[in-house]
Amino acid sequence: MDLWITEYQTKNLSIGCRVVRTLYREKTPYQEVMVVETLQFGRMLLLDGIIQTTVEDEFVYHEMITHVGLNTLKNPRRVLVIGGGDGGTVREVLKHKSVEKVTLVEIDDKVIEASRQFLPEISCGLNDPRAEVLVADGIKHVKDNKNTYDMIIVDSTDPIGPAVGLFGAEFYKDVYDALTENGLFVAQTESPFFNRDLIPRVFADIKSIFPMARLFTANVPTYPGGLWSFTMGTRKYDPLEVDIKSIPAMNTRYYSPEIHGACLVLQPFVRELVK
Ligand code: AG3
Repeated sequence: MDLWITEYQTKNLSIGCRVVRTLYREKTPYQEVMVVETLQFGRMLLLDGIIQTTVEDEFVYHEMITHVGLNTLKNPRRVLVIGGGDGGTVREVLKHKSVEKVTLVEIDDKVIEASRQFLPEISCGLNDPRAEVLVADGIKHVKDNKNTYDMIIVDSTDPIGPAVGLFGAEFYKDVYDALTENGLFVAQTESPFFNRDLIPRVFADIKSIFPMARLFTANVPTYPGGLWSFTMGTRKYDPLEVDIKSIPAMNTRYYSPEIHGACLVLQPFVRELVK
């Protein structure tokens, strides 16, 4: 048998992975949730046929969406993760000893269920006593919780379907208000190759709401183009001003103190997008 799964990353580009078996497949009110076993990347979570994460390369995205922000803050205590039902971001947040509580707000309980069942190495943090798991709408949650979180992480799907609202200026205003005085937020903001309209628009929106916006990148082989972007809006601290010598050693495989500095140095074609 020759089974393959294909994601159409753009109208004219696809990624294909050989599949050994399907472990989970369920239509929910929001999307189709699927976990398959691939030969190249191990187990893979897909939502509506779009690759969210794989056991082999998840560390890049989850470390980078978490540690650049948390190591920019001084003693962050409360963290909110919106989306991210696979738990990978929560697992990384929990590596920070100062964090007392991390709240995950995922809209689709089946993403959590599938990940708990079939992606234990990613979802393990969800069982930690410091983790709170809510099945709810993240947009509403930030509206209802003012001045609460030191860091907010928007670990969303692509800006289509249920996630559209998570890329809008209205939402970023509510995120600003849900943060504590010196807080910051980081969102995944897609591919600098293929999302050349989205990245400048989001960056400009965040810059108009926060005193400071920063973009950084990382290499995720299963995402379109392989190079991925993250955007930070910060109320006080600048990730570029962090003394990297003061970053504690952290059991990470992509992020390091040197990468903290390096990831914020933008390739000229990416810098063009946000100048
Ligand atoms: N969030 C999905 C990032 C977007 C991937 N896009 C794509 N493959 N077309 C990842 C969730 C991991 N916690």
